[in-house]
Amino acid sequence: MNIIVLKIGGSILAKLPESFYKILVEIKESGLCEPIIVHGGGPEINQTLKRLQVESTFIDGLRVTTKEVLDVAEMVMSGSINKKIVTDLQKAGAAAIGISGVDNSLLQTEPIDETGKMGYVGKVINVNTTLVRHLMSHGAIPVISPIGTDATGQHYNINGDIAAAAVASAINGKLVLISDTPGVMENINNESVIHKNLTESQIEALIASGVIHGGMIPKVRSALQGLTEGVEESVIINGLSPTDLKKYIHGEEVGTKVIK
Ligand code: X2W
Repeated sequence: MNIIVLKIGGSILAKLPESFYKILVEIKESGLCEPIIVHGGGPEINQTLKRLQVESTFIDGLRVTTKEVLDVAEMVMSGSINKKIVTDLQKAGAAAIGISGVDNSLLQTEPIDETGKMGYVGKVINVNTTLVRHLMSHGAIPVISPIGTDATGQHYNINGDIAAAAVASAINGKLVLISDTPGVMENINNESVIHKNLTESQIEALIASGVIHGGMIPKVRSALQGLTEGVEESVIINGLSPTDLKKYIHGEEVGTKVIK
């Protein structure tokens, strides 16, 4: 079976049209592929931290996670965001089941940084795919929140793109990063053009020149990382134009494909 792991970040989540979920359910029901969703929630965590007047800082795009920040990240992502996606999928007619990386030790985690400067930020050292496979075999779409656990039961905050790449690798699926742009864009001769294929060296050059910036950096890096770890294919596509997802599943060239 053709498994696709869709990463939906917090900033695109609020903008996704209802038709996105409808198309996803249609694709699943057609038997063309089995979707798994891994989500983020950065902007929503920011809002809740602000409300609670808890400071948080980022190093290289990752949130330094104190015990207090971890509690908020887990509450927001494994709670409200996870259940919102489950509800939206159910409204579109799917059986969706929300879990976090803690459930059944799905995302087995270690601190990403041994010096302790990142706090409870995790890297995925192993993925237990048993539960996810079980849910799919019962016709459900698994919706995964990127909180992981270590052998002692300590929980960790994991970047959503990193978690999605780890799940896609473990399950030998395709990694589909949902973006709010048609792919990696560049302005050439006053015209916005899309990079249909990008290799690692092209990506590094585009990051160095500032063409790839902000939230697109972790996306392209995770797409590359996934490819080195067993992901069949990594692609960045536009969630605001849900027919792009349909076209991609039908083998058409859409978005930006990241190649080795
Ligand atoms: C992220 C998890 C959420 C995430 C955070 O705390 O913001 C780390 O940085 P997006 O919406 O996909 O950016 N975790 C360690 O990745 O959300």
